Amino acid sequence: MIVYGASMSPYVRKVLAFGVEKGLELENKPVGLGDQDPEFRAASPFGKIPGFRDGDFAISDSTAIIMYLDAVAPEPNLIPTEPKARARTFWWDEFADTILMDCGRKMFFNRVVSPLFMGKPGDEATAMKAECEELPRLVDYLEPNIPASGFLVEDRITLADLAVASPFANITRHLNVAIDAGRYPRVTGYIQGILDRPSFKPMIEKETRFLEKVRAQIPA
Ligand SMILES: N[C@@H](CCC(=O)N[C@@H](CS)C(=O)NCC(=O)O)C(=O)O
Repeated sequence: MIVYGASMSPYVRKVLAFGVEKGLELENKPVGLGDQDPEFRAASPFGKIPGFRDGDFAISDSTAIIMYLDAVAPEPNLIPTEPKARARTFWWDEFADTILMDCGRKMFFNRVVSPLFMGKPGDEATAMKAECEELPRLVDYLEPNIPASGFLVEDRITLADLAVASPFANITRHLNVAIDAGRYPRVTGYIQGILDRPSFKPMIEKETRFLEKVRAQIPA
């Protein structure tokens, strides 16, 4: 099974982490944005990452891919079956994919993607507004909603945690945006706990090394 797309994308990272937690062998082809590789374009007709292929079956969208993987390999269970827990899991997945990503994208695009990969200065005012106005509202929402167990649903690792933690790798690790541990002890402990899992840690370390290399090549 092939996952197309660089893991620097929180959506790609979520799918790859889901695969590791499931014990699945997923091959990653780290195509970049706008890649014209015909196999990738057949899997992702609008060119968004991740795309996915399993033999002659191809699909895109991180949650659609995860639905497929979950049906192919139901155990270990990462998507609760109890109705309320199941609905909450998809709420968190949606929160991460849309609300959190909407904020994270403004920072990551303008501070990393545009200047480092497109050769154009980013819009720092937009990034700063997202960091100072949007992000605090999201972290305020998260803090009281993180259970003492350190997992969002059913006190165990689920898709909810993989989805919500993934964009924070870009925000807190690749952009070095600090979240105040005094004010947000649950959020900071939660992010660290999930991102330090074997399903995320080696991937994020590799991304960090890659970004360091790219940054070193850009004149100050
Ligand atoms: N809903 C999609 C979103 C995928 C997405 O927007 N990926 C971004 C990268 S983080 C992308 O491909 N952007 C390029 C574009 O929109 O053309 C998913 O969950 O996979």
